[in-house]
Amino acid sequence: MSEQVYDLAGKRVWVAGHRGMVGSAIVRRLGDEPIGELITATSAEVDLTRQEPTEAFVARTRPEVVVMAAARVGGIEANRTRQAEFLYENLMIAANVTEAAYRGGVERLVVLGSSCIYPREAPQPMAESSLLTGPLEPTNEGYAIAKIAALELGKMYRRQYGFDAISLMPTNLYGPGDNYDPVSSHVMAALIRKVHEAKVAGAPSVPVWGTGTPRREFLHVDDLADATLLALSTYAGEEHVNVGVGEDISIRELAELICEVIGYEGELEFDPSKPDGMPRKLLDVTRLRGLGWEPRIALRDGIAEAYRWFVEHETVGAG
Ligand code: GFB
Repeated sequence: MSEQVYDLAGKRVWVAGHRGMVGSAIVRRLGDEPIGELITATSAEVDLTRQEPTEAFVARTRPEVVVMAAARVGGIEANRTRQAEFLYENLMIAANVTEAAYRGGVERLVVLGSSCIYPREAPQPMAESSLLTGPLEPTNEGYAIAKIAALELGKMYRRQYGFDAISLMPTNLYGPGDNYDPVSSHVMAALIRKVHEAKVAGAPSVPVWGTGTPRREFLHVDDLADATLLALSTYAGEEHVNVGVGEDISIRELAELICEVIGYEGELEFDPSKPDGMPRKLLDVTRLRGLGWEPRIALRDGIAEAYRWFVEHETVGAG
């Protein structure tokens, strides 16, 4: 385990984006820590795409630590069709939160990005050093450029001002609080919903976008929260850190696993008219392992838990 570089005890911690899947996992994990105060604000209370309200909020609440989990996110179809929105909103959030944190005397900023920042044809597994070495995946270029800018902002604020910002790049995430909208969701939530609905309807098959051949790595959001808090207390480098589980699965295998967990025995019906996106985006997690971190939630267990959450929160008659 790496030595401690920062102690959260007694600190005022702002989780920007606390209601999202990632933000709420960070809030859950912070519940185990002796922090001084948890600071949160909904997007209705503070519009992080606007500089003045963001700076006024930081000046008023005086956080000592900021976790930037606020973002406009979505799966491949949302990213492909809303590139301007994803680029603009995520760029503004990153710039406003980073500048407000620096001006507000924040001691530690954690920037959360995404594995889509790497080139479409990056050698696999993708090392942090492959950033900006080739063209991006067209379906999520807007979001990727915004997340690259967020990462570079943190690095340059550290270089020029000595501002203690670190950046973490998680792989595809899933878990409680995920977005289950059929169009804007990521693949894990989308397939859980579609397989559940096929089972309930007694449908002979379930539609799966693309060819089923792309491969994806899946990290449970509670594992991400755990890795984030470890990095908060033990990592202070200017280079970003990949956060993943170190193994991937094809979309076909994922769909088969979800069918097994949910107990659906129909067929998978692939739709190649839908985009496949990146052929593969497995992260090289050597740097993360060097911090002494290991994921704890196995994929099958995580899917079973995510399905229970979906049934409880997203289905007819749900709580
Ligand atoms: O999670 P996802 O939407 O985004 O996964 P990416 C897309 C992969 O799953 C593609 C297949 O190969 C899709 O063809 N897929 C199959 C489906 N069925 C479905 C479905 O019903 N819905 C969805 N959404 N996909 C995202 C980026 O890329 O990764 C984001 O767009 C972010 O910006 C996220 O970086 C982590 O993994 O392709």
